[in-house]
Amino acid sequence: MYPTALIRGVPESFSNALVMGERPAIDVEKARAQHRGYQEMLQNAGYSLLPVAADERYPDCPFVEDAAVILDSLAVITRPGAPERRGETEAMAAALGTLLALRHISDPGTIDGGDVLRVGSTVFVGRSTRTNDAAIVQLGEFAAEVGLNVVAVPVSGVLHLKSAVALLDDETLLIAPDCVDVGLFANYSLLHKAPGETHLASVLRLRSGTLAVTTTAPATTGLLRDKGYSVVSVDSSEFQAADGGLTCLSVLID
Ligand code: CIR
Repeated sequence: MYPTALIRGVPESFSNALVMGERPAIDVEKARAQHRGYQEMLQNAGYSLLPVAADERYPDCPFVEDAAVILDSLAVITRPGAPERRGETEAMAAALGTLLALRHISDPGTIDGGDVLRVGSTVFVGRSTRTNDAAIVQLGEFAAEVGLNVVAVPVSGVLHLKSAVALLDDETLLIAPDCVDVGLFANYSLLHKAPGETHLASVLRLRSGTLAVTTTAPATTGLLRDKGYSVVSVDSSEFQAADGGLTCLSVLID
């Protein structure tokens, strides 16, 4: 069964997904084709898929990362920052409860998994428009149960921490320095996203060490290849149109 990648189908209502700026046209059939490509990429990297059915009531439900955070043996079911997304967690808890012990973020906490970046035994948590201090404290208590510690990171200019910082390997992060205080990541080697690609470059590290990178970030892709990383390019334009990156379409359980 392991490693497992939980993914969730794309509903017809995905064209009404939440967006930060002006609403772009979203082509749902194209999104579904891109999602199939994403699933194949995960399978090629050795993951078994754990599919959760799409739910028309929740246009953003394919962005599964926001609804659950894996902390070793625990699956923390979030309380998403956008009220429209809160109902996404029920089906996620049902699926993850078959594999892991569940914990739940509760009111007044709000947190999106896109704000949670695990690096070794440290769990960086973005304080963003979606994630508040109450949830960061609750997550810290769950993290302590499994020997991890939480570090809060104020985030600006992007939706989530993981829109600004990505894990490349155990010691190296890709970072958008305008969006977070780089001093909080002083223990790591930092590579800067290519200028102009802050909102375009999204990186998902696969268990093989290969990095999946959005096709919309050619300069960052070149930079990563120059540094010796193996990179697979992924077209996720329809998900990017809804402010989603590559990490947000799966919950990976190793
Ligand atoms: C939202 O606004 O919640 C979605 N349209 C995008 C969520 C992207 N999630 C992520 O990057 N973890």
